[in-house]
Amino acid sequence: MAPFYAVLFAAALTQPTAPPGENIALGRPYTLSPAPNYQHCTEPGDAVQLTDGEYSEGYFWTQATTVGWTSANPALVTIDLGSVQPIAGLSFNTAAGVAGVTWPTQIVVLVSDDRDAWYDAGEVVELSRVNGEPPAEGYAVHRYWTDQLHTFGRYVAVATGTRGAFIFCDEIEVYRGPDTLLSEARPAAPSGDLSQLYRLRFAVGEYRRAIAADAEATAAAIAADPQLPAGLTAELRAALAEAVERNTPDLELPDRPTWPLSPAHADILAVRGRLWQAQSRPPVAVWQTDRWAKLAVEDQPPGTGGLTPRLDFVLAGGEVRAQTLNLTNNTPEPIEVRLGLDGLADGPRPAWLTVREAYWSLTRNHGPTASALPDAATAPGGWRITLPPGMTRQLWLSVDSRGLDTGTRAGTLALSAGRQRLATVPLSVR
Ligand SMILES: [Ca+2]
Repeated sequence: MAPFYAVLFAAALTQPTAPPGENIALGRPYTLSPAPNYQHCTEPGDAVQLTDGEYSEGYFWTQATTVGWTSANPALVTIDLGSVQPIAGLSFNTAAGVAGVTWPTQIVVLVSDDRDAWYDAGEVVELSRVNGEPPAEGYAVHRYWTDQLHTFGRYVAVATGTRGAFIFCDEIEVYRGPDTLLSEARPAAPSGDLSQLYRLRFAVGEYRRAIAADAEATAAAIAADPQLPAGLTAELRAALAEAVERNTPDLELPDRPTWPLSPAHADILAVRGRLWQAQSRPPVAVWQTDRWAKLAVEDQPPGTGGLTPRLDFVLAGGEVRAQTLNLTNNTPEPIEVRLGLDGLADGPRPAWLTVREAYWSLTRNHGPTASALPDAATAPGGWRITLPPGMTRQLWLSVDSRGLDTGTRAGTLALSAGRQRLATVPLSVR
């Protein structure tokens, strides 16, 4: 086999420099779900081209030798290895980068001995990172590959997900591993429902990716601050690395799909809180943007030119109007903030005012979005909210004029943490 691989892997970039093992998918039958449907490469040969050992030449998605899907998410290829085999790796050759064709977000591998009980075996986009990533921009052919699978099975299902509309592939290789893999432990609970299992895997992968993005942004923020004492920089980096290490690929969805998503994620955000604290920011920044302006988890008030927070509600009869405030926790600890109105005859928590917290949650195409809006908890003298460290949370305050008589009300919204007054925000309703 060696000469074959030598030629194959010399032929293109981003390939394994040495074959991780014999390609036991070569020439094996497979099924496709859904059926390929990209008009410029779909033809009867799709039934064998993914395991024929041939790689497309020329512009990837117009070649008959390529298999392509439009609007398949995921594209599922299930290869029959013929018998239970030890599996050490897999490669998936694809192209993207122009014409609205984006790189796969996940290539989930599942194995089965009987095509009934399926087991999670790994996710190749993530595992392939150490072998190089596709270019950030421009057309390229890229081979995702790993030799880090530790599994076995007769059937190998490869579920490829994308945020875009297209998925292309011209060859999948499965690498045989040592026979010792045949006695590898498998996840305790197999899934009899293949699609349920890969959908769980995709969801978990999206959460892990979001957590990793917060870690990367935090690492970049640490690196971008030359004023930090060297000892603190090292300490923050070590704490971050430790938390990232715990961002493990367990097949578990978070209890609550909002920031922070996991204990490891909370620790990553706490590192960011420590960084912000070291940058002499106030423990809690209370600030305001246009309420429809896009806000990010890590946003801070602008240094200059920011709004001075105030809450002015101008309502017609029978109307509800909302204003927002942003609260940023610049410490490594959660902070309980209390809110209440001062100077109004209606008391500190009038029925016409509702306070809601915008929770960051994950959306499929747009990353973290402040969308869940639960009512803030009430407390004596107003409301209370808990700000997780190292992030910004938006509050939505809405006034319902149906409980109001005409005329103008004016007072202030007081925000405090413990005995410390954080901000006093003018509030008027008319
Ligand atoms: Ca092929």
